[in-house]
Amino acid sequence: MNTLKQNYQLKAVLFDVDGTLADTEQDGHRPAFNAAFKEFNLSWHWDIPLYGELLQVTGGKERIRFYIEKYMPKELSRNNLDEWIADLHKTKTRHFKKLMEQGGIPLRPGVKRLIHELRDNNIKIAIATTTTPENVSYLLESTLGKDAIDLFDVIGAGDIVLQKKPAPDIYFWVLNQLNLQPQQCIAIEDSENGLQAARAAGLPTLITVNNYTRLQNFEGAVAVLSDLGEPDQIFDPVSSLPVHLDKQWIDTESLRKLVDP
Ligand code: XBP
Ligand code: MG
Repeated sequence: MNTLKQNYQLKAVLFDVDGTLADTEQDGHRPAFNAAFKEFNLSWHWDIPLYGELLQVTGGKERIRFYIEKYMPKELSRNNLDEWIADLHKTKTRHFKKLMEQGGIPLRPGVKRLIHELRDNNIKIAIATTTTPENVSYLLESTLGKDAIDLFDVIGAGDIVLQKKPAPDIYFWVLNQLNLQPQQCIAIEDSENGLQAARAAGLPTLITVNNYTRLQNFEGAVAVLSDLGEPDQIFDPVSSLPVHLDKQWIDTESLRKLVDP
């Protein structure tokens, strides 16, 4: 029996933001939440290990609610809790902006190189993230310059969809905007929640781990790497690679191979 194999050409790369483009969680979002708590005269403090636990819930507003439910249940009786959380979260976004403007959080290895290379090769690039849309601009502007947002063909972020990762909604939304099939694309993610979201949308998914996500379950990923790598700073495979890649940094060619071995 003949097995018909459909060949898919790589047409777009969908990037997650937090933890993938930059290590924003520990030294960006976490201190921004803590600064907002202080401004609201709350004695809450999210230290590094606690924040790791809270990261199981994506979305800042959702994360605050999860924290209240688990650790501060008395707060559940606050009047207009949803509005109060939204205000607290707006304050957090303001602090995140300030931190990004100070420029303390660089892009991860290989990110800038790959973005420019994909554009040069006419491969579309998109963002699919849970974070607030303004945060994407703050990070991109502080790392890639004022007009960096224009490098991206589609930006899917925050509350634009009803359900955040691990639900696939944001990936479906971005695929729809790109007018592409998932098999023509690859997602780049850093977390198990992100992998689940991308896989549920049918996307081949490459994982670059970070300190918060290294030990998570990445079954179903096309590859799991330390980072995207650079010619002078090669990646470490976290698990064995499914295909032979000629170089130990991710470029257009290696993404093509991972999508269609
Ligand atoms: C990112 C998130 C976000 C950020 C905070 O997840 O979960 O909630 O931590 O952003 P992913 P906001 O990388 O999987 O998209 O506070 O703006 O929601
Ligand atoms: Mg992420």
